Amino acid sequence: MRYNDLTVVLPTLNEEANIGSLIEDLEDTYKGIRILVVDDGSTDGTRKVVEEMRKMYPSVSLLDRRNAALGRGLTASVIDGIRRCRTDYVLVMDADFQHPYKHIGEMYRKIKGKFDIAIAVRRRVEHWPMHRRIVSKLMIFFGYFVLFASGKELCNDIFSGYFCVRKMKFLETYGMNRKRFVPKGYKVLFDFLKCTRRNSLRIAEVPYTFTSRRHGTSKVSLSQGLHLIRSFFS
Ligand SMILES: Nc1nc2c(ncn2[C@@H]2O[C@H](COP(=O)(O)OP(=O)(O)OP(=O)(O)O)[C@@H](O)[C@H]2O)c(=O)[nH]1
Ligand SMILES: [Mg+2]
Repeated sequence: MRYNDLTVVLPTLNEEANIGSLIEDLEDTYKGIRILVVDDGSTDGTRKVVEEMRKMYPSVSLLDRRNAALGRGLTASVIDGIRRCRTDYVLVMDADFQHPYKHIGEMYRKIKGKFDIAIAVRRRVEHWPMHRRIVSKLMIFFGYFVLFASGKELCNDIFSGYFCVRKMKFLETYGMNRKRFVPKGYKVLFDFLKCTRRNSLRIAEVPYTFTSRRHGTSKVSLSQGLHLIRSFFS
């Protein structure tokens, strides 16, 4: 199978130790796939590693967002990445190996079938401390309530950062609801769902286990929690 009409968008912030091996793994596993790394001003060697990989793999590109109009942020990076893609299908995933790439084939097959979006849903989360599990459950509860009460689309992992979507579907929804997306937030899927009427999307779900990042450190901080709360009300 070839993956010529699929771009993997990889947002990065200081992922020097992960990004090279992830690109190699994706290129080895999914023939014809395109990869777009969207970097937000990493201060380590992330962009340098990507430039090296580009010499080996011409299907890899780098979007350097140091002067981006939307400003820094994970959601802003994903939006800019999807806008930049030239393929019909886009897959968004983290660059730290927490989203196992072995599920891409299944997500791609679903989206090529009758679905608008294939969402990887966390069935199990490994190595999270208790306080993070509690905060996450609370946020999921409120997020789910917001979507349910306003008649918006629902799925089994409303905060997933691992999904494959028809590019036009995403961009149309974003285009009509720009102000409702929180650029500095971490939950672009949630922003997308809250702009989508219930039962208007054909959603496929692919279960997976969320593991620890392979190298480097998490960028999650209190401010992402605040952005998420903003996202509930925007
Ligand atoms: N472009 C861009 N990428 C970011 C930003 N913040 C985080 N990332 C990337 O987004 C992905 C997810 O970030 P993480 O810090 O791993 O957050 P997380 O996976 O939700 O949290 P952990 O479970 O603690 O790892 C990684 O590939 C990061 O490098 C940002 O502001 N801009
Ligand atoms: Mg992570």
